Amino acid sequence: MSDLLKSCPCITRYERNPVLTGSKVPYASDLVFNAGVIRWKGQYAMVFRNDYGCTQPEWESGKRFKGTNIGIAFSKDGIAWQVGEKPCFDIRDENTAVLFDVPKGEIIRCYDPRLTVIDGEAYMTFAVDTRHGLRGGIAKTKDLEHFEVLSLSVPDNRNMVLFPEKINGMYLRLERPMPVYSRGRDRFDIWLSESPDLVYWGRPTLLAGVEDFPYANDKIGPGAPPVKTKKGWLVFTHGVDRDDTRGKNGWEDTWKKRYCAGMMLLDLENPRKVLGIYRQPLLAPETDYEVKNGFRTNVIFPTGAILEDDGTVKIYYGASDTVIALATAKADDLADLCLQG
Ligand code: BMA
Repeated sequence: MSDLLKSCPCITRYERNPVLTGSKVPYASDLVFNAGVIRWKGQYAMVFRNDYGCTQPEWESGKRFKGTNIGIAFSKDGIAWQVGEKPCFDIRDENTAVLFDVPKGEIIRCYDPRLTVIDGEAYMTFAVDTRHGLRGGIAKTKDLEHFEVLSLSVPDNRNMVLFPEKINGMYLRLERPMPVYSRGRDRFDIWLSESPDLVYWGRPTLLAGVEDFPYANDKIGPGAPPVKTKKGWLVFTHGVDRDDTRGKNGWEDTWKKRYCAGMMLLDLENPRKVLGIYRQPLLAPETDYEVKNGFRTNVIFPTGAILEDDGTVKIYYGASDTVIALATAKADDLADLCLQG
């Protein structure tokens, strides 16, 4: 696979990226990345993955992180962020009502949160590592402080985003199950399923396979919750290519993968219908904070998107699993690129 992937000329990185780093967090924090973002009560709200307890010299000498939790931040403009005094969510916390069927000690950590507002209420999806596999969680919150966990998927399925509205009375989610045994190696795709209540999920449809994204040969996954545009639901994705000749990259001696941001467009009324897939990366790792500096380099992991009134989309992404960065593009241009393929 070519090493010369370029970002789409239609997208602009914020010139003062990153917009959030661990140094801005008033509690233990080393890596801050993969953030869900919504508009909330006249501001922007962000939840982000926070890995703590291991500095760069320590991770380089083989030490591991003490833990992961989810932090919260607020902003007036979506660019300058003020981080809350304490993490907002750790699924292992005694005060978090975890579903009745999860035995004590089963859950290891949760991470990669995404936020969606549906009918004025906020929901968070997140990944959960457990002793029996990787699960996808959905929680509801009224205040972004207290979260009620509504459901956890069966393993392995940890990458989920919710549509911001019900369609034909059903909640919809994009998800990325991880079928290793049947496919011999990583070949992970994007599916859509529906639910009457965010607890029971069914009617899965395969939306796109990794083979539909020519720059990916390993896996694709939903990135940010779908954004409603005039031309369709704009879905930001990640796409991973693996090259076994790659060597030292970030902390690992052999990190063989590269994560790019991509996109596709779904029909507004029937999102099971794919209107178009942009066949090239929307964002490929290029800047120092994406390629050189970081815990795990060559990773662009989009997890949040906000459509502004002037038609600009703000796209938030984790860069090098270390910081949160922002890029912008016109929704119309992005939808057209998907339709052109
Ligand atoms: C994925 C998840 C993300 C991470 C990405 C790149 O599998 O673990 O949290 O950003 O890998 O390391």
